[in-house]
Amino acid sequence: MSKSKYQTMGQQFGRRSWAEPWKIKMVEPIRMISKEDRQKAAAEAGYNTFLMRSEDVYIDLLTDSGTGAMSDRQWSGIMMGDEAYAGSRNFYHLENAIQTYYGYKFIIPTHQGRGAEHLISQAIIKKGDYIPGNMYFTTTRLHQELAGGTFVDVIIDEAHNPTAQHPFKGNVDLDKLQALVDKVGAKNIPYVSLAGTVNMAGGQPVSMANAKELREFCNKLGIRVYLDATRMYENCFFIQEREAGYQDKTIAEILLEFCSYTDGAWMSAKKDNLVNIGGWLAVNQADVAEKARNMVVVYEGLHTYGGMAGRDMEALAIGIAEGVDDDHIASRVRQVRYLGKLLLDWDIPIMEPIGGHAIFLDAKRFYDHLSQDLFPAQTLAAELYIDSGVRAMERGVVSAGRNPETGKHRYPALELTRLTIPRRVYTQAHMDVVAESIKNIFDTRKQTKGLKMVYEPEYLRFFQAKFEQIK
Ligand code: PM9
Repeated sequence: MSKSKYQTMGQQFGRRSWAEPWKIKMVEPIRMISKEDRQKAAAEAGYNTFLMRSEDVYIDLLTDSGTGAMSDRQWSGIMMGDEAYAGSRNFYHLENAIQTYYGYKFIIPTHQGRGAEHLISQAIIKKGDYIPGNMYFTTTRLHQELAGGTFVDVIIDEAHNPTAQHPFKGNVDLDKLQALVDKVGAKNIPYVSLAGTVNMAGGQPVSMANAKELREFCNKLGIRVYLDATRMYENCFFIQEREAGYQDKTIAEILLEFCSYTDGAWMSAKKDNLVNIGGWLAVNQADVAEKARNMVVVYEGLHTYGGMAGRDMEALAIGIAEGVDDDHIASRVRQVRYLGKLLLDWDIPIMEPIGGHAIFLDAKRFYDHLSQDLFPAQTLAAELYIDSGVRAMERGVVSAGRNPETGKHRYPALELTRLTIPRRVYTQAHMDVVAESIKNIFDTRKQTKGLKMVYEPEYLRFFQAKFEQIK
């Protein structure tokens, strides 16, 4: 494994571009349906992009979760599945890969990330506990709440400001954490929920210095630190790029150091680890591992498969090693930046600095005539689909849900529409088409009147809520 060659290429011709470290071996045809059919599909889906059929979508930027392309090596791994119920050799390959690259001791496989969130939350949160974290994530917070805990946001203020240019907007504010400790006592804080490449903050990283300081702070109080490692590879890229002392280290070296400041991690392997399904929990404490292993057999499957087929564990073990490669990460983040820069050149408001996995359109500034009660980010996702068949996702007031105590909408400072780039799937030409469609709806934005929610499910409402257009 070596550092990305792009960073060391000379500039002798005045311009040196980067390119993906792969070539395409198999293609999946896609098509754009007519505008009339897109309008019909959007209305039938209640203007919720989660309720659309993938067949009706042209370029799918709903999520980077499980939507990446596996490599020829991973597909070969699929053929090497050992489908024994217990003790599959693929589990040991997976265990070895996580121990090698992330450095944790005990590994429990799960069907995907929220399976691992469930296990860790039930294993260590007791009713009445507080869980501080660097911004909420939908499924993570829900599992913390279902286990009896209350999530408290302790991310730095800059994270809530879409134009603040801080290089590590994912950092934990230790003063906010201290204030929580003073208020509720360290014994009621089982762990800090630390996420790399903070999803809801626009894919913003945490610095190594912040992780180290957090560890020292928590050591003094006997509080543990668990990591949402879902997009840690991208976080490590930003550390390599921006933090003094890390320019000559590989992503793999940075990852091991970062994880060493934490007590364990949960993982949605559908992102960084380059598989279509899978997840894992990894911890350093034998007692937590034992509790999680006890529960995994109830909710997921035996502790040597946790809801995954042997073949999926093999593809995952290979994906862990492929995903941490410096050239892969560099090209991934640069593709996201390519799209972001096109939009910035047209003065289209996006969350800045450009993050690791997605471009987040700032719907509050985009539709500055719409209040949050008219769901501007949801509206923007619907308008984009109608314009060009590009599918995005709401990350604003709908995703934030209701406060369980008051029953009122939570109004997050960030009202964003996420254009999430799947790994190794789309080309620069696809990014051009996406940018031009956004420019088109930006130019006609004042005609847009927003949405009204007409159906709201109890949990994680953004997945299944339905809306009607305000005429
Ligand atoms: N993230 C995403 O699209 C999948 C659907 S939720 C909208 O961003 C983090 C940081 C995630 C994440 C999923 C999970 C849950 C945990 N942490 O989807 O259960 O981004 O594998 O992982 C999604 P699973």
